Amino acid sequence: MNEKIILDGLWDFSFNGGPRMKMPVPGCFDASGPYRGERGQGAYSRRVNGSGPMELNCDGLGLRASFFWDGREIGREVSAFAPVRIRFDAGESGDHELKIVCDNTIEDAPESEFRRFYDFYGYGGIYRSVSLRRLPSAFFDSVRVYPDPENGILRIRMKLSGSERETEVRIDGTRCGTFSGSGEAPFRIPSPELWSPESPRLHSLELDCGTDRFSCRFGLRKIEVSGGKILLNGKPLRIAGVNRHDVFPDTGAAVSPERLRQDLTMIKNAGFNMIRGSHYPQSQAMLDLADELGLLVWDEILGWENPLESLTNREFQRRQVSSLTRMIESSLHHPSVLFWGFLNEAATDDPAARDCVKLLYRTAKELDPDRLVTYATMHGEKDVCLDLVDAVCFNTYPGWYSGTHLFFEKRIVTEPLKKLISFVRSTPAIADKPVLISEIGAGALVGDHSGRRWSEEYQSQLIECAVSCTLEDPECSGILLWQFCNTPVDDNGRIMMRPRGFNNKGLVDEFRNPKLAWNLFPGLLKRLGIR
Ligand code: ADA
Repeated sequence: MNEKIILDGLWDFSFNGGPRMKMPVPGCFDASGPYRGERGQGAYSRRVNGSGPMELNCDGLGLRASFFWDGREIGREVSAFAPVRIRFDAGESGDHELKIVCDNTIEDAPESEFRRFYDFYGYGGIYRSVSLRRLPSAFFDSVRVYPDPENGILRIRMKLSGSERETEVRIDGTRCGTFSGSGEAPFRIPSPELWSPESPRLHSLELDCGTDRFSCRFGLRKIEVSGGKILLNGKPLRIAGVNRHDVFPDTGAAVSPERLRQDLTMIKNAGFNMIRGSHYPQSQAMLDLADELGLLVWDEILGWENPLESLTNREFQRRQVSSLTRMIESSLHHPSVLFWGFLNEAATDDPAARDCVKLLYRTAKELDPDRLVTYATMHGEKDVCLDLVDAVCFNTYPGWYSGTHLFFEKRIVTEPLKKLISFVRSTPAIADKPVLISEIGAGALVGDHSGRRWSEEYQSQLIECAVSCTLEDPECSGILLWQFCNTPVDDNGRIMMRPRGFNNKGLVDEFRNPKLAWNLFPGLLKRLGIR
């Protein structure tokens, strides 16, 4: 049987050909220690036992990597955070060397998915778990599950590689039938129960073809759009959530399971029902937890303010399609995912961006017709691609980047928000789409209680006002606050607006100590009827 070997632990490491040392995997070599803040090539290596056809999996690394087996290149990855799967011939049985060279230099070119100007640090390293498995004579090449909650059915689409075999299908431990070879078939779920944020009931699926096994959890919930609203299991959904970067200052983009659980539990206990995984694909560990805790997720591919020269660049488009395909294929079964997203704050104010939006939208819908597909715009009324996606999502910073006053004033936030919402309702091409504020926030420096901009008080007043204004408006589907925690940034010219080298708009600081604004929750959401 296909045994998966987890390769997490201490690997040999050398930075830019320098001295050998030990380095943890998962981990970021530039987050702390001797190479903190350095850019270059980090070579991770270790001995592994293997032979014949094998598959290497890693749930995300950065900023790009080359993979070697006994010195022979077996694969390359150019997209940070995207799930990696490499199939290769491991040769004779015995001890071999596996080497992964992670390069964190910034390829500042139009085709690059990580650019120097991004407002978050681009770490180098193996962010997430690495595993290897021997491929048997027949194995599950891909498995996609499409639950049908209305009829209590699970449609399975699978591709079996190698010899033709019969697969046994078990749901919640009960044998539900068999599947011959590759293709698509429906299976009745023995005792179907709905998944929702209030009651996150999960079902399990196991496939066994004699030589290979596959298992995952899935959930039954229906997502629809009707009359400008998002319906979850037939009821209008009001979203109250946070944007979250998957980062800690000491370990960078490699977040331990304990810390991940701590973050998601904090968010759930504060009464929020959604997390936007800004701005890259979320780990399987994160989505598993969101499934269990009942948190909805906006899962998006890597991107940040990408200009038109990227959106019209064939190689950029190819990389984005590949990242999107891999994100959806590996995370399709998670009931927590509500939105697939792309192109955060890109140049969608230009008609020449439409082809790229169409391409990404079509790619997502072909793989998954059941989820909502969208992007977050910073262009407000000037955006010209909003008709192409399922929901209109605005990133907007009234009271911070626009209309700023030294002290907080409500109308500076409420007037622009109301204007955006009524713009959607009065624009025929998008009038029937749900509207969401996908980012809003203000920077707050811990300990500043002056009441002026940058103080904890100013942030708290702005957040309270934005949350009340959007959730009290029946035309608005909800709000995602920018952002859960402070996040490290690089020195890229924006540093004068990023005191201490952090984007300080966290409702909690980088170590998750609450700022004043965090104390608004869950009381504020309860008052507004969000459960
Ligand atoms: C944008 C962007 C975020 C962050 C934010 C800010 O909306 O999407 O990643 O940079 O602005 O803090 O300015």
